[in-house]
Amino acid sequence: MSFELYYWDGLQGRGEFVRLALEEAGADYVEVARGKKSDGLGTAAMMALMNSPDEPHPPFAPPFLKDGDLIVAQTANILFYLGPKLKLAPRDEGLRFVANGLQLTIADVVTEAHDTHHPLASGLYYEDQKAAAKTRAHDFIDNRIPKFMGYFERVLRQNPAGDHFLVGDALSYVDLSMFQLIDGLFYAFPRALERFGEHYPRLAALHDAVIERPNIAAYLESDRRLAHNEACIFRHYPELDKAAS
Ligand SMILES: N[C@@H](CCC(=O)N[C@@H](CS)C(=O)NCC(=O)O)C(=O)O
Repeated sequence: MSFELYYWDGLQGRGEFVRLALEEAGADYVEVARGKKSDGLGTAAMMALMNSPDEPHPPFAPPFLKDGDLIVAQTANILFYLGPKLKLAPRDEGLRFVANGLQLTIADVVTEAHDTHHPLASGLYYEDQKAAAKTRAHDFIDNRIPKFMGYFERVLRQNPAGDHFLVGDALSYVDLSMFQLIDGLFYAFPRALERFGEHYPRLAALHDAVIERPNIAAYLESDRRLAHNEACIFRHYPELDKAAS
């Protein structure tokens, strides 16, 4: 049976972290919100499931995954669930928790990237919080990106199994998510990331290695991979970008 991936249509968003794992593994999955109403799919079907009074464990927000009757919510939790099934998690049980810790740290950066354009309230338009967004984005560029990326670079350097993967001796979903995080940051803040490869050579090499994986390369070329846009987490507003100080 196919996995069902539920995420808003029209943007990569947090769904993309799950999508990359499914694509790398060549898994059979259905994008529910992107499907046709006549097939019982679409955004309305996703909302109906979220709001169903009969659902024993309703999810709060997309992304969520349905595997048979089971609904798994929260990006990092979905990947923790899928990782072993897709052979994209460390074999060692302890390292699976290390992978989850790294994934949750990636989720922290994702939330902070979102907060650069929505620093005051998610419910307000960007245009209503532009001044605060500029302050928040510049702090993100000067302080938070270096702190997080310096940490992830050190994780790669200190991996006892070698610096090609963030955890263990083989590709895991965490490496795919790191690709997506770096890709999103490059889109949103191209000036800030101008010297990314100089400062974080191992992360840059990991990013480039993921792009070259055959299934990922095919996915990135396909129409399933939507372009970054300003409805998403990683938004490019030139006025928020600057060279890192
Ligand atoms: N911590 C959750 C966050 C989920 C989330 O914020 N989803 C967004 C789309 S990316 C959403 O639809 N949020 C609705 C809301 O917060 O009201 C995760 O990592 O999956």
